[in-house]
Amino acid sequence: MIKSLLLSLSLPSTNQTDLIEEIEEMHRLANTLGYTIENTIIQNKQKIDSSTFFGKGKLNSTINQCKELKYDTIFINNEIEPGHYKRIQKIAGKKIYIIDRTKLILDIFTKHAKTIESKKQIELASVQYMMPRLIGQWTHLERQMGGIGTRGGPGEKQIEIDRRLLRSDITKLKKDLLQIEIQRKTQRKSRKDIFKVALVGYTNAGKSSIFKNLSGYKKTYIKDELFATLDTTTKNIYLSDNTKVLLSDTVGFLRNLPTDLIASFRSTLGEIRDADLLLKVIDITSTDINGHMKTIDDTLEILNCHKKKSLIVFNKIDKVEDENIYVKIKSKYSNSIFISSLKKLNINILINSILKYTNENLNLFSLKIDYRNAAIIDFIYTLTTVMSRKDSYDKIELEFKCTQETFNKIKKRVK
Ligand SMILES: Nc1nc2c(ncn2[C@@H]2O[C@H](COP(=O)(O)OP(=O)(O)OP(=O)(O)O)[C@@H](O)[C@H]2O)c(=O)[nH]1
Ligand SMILES: [Mg+2]
Repeated sequence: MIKSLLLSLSLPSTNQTDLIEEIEEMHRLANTLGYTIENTIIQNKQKIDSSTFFGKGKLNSTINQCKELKYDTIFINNEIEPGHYKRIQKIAGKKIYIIDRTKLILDIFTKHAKTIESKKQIELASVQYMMPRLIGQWTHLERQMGGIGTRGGPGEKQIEIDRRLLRSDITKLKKDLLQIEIQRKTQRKSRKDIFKVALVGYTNAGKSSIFKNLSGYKKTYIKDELFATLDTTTKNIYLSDNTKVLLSDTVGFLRNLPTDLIASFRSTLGEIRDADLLLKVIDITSTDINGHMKTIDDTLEILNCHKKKSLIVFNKIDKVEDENIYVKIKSKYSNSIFISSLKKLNINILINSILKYTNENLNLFSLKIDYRNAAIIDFIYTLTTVMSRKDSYDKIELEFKCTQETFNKIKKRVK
């Protein structure tokens, strides 16, 4: 682990409990990127310094401390504007990297992106972030990766060249992403009639663990770090012998997730927009359950998905040591489900709760189909849940569950 410092500003309007949560989160984010924060410095100020965000004295003493300790990174808890960032980085010089909250999140996403889609999405968000902050030097990650960083020189002319190159990168990335989104849309269209469930929630709440539990998909990536999942995985699963749904695991949320990042991940997050039911997963051991709930709801609102049907799922109940806390949360959130995906506790309750929603709009239909019309049978098996089948010498009689809309579509095909 690389050692580093953390600097944070506290204003009269700052909520101290939130500040502690944020700082705790910065430690975890830094860990995920391979850093330990050895010292956290909080500056109490009446207002933001218009030039350097922090007071110059505090900034200089922190930079000196960093140099003395031979560290090369200062994390900044707050999100700082490009002008502030440039001035702080200039004071820090070339050997100390300033990484604010947004940049830290972007770097984690860059490190974790696996598919072409997520790589392009994060590249777009990173380039958009970097553009107004160019000061002729590049932070550690770009340096390590080579690439665009290698063409960065110190002069203003070089910065202009870099800006121009970045602008054309943005245009190209947007074009590529649009192409991927079109493909995804076509894919989604073919799944239009199947009931769709999406796992959403704060990062590290256990969404992928639940996904693995329900889908049995062995390759599901589960890890005790923030933003382990960056790509949506969707699987067809049977919740009972008769009920099939599409389940999606998605990228986690975090308070104040950069809006550029959410915008870039539009196509990945499309599975949420498409879902009929959202499972809002909450880590019951979190010290900030209300904050996490709010983050989920705020992010869903940005995605315009806040009105969707949803079910709150508290996960990790095996970790709760104090019975009183458990009882308290249970009485406050009485309509929720309490599970442990690790110890497989109450998974059947979760399944039954989802089933209540899937059955809400479904009716039982039956059709006698002529053998000459056999193609329609495959169609019915794909789009509905078949309850029974009787084969006679010239006909097949199927009983199946689906929505009225799907049934109409099937009937149109039956000649
Ligand atoms: N004790 C306990 N740990 C759990 C449980 N569910 C998940 N975990 C652990 O929590 C960590 C995060 O789990 P994930 O399933 O990767 O969480 P996630 O919500 O998908 O996280 P991101 O993809 O990063 O957003 C892992 O170390 C899991 O083993 C649970 O029920 N109990
Ligand atoms: Mg995950």
